[in-house]
Amino acid sequence: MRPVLRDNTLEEQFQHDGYVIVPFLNQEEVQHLRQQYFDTIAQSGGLIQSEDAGIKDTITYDFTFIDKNIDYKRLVYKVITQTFEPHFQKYLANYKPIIANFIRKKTNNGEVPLHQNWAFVDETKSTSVSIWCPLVDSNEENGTLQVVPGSHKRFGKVRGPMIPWELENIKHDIIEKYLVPMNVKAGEAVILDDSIVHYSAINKKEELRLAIQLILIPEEETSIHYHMDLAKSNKKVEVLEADVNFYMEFNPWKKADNVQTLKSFSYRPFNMSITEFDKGIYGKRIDEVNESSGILEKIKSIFS
Ligand SMILES: O=C(O)CCC(=O)C(=O)O
Ligand SMILES: [Fe+2]
Repeated sequence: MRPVLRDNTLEEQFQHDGYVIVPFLNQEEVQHLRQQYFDTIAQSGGLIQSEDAGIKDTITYDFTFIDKNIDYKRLVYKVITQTFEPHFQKYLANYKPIIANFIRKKTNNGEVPLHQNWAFVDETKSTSVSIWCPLVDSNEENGTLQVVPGSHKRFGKVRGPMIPWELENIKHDIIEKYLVPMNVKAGEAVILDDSIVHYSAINKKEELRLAIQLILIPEEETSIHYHMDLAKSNKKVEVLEADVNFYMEFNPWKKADNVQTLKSFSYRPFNMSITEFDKGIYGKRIDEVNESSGILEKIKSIFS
């Protein structure tokens, strides 16, 4: 399996639980990024609303990726990647950034529904990660990130904004029983496998809860985006070629024009039961099959 982290102990912990907590930014950098957030926010174009997206659920979260001003998104990407670069280079085994977000939670606001991040690579072969770094101390009171340890690489193999999610019907049970809140100081970071099941509640504090998410993929990978055109079929997934620019100009609820479809495959969405979910945690991983077929390939090559 391609390694994610340079340090062996951290790598082991990451592969086991699906995340690690590490010291990341120093206090000057935390201050700098907070300042940059407030200095540039006037350039935000406002967020895509559910009416614009044509969806019925209200969008409760505030992430840069749904900002309407592409120039503002580009600026945020530049500001975040510049400060993050030396730190992610130190921890990650040759990764490159693909999306950068400020995540803002005002008082009594900002719930991020239970989800797994989209797939950005073929996860049976490699791993994409998010570096989640709060710019204020974060805990349950202000709506910190909460994860289901051991849920990575097990569920939702085909994920994208338009693809029905197999855990949708059991999300309330998962929120009640399986989450572990990340208690992290400003500048510490959670490095998480994008396939881990996670959630965050509203901010019950006066102070703004500001955090950053930087999504990264292995340097040698081309990023992919799974798209389903529900108007046409709910059984066919298109694999679109994606890059930093794709996500800049991208509206999650619309199919981007001018992008290349690499291939398509049939996929039948389904609903998982809570019993199956419970059994799956720390269970067989989606990349395990691959490893054994890899061995088979090797044996075959010896005898051919
Ligand atoms: O900031 C939050 O509360 C949620 C973050 C999240 O979903 C992510 O970084 O993938
Ligand atoms: Fe997320």
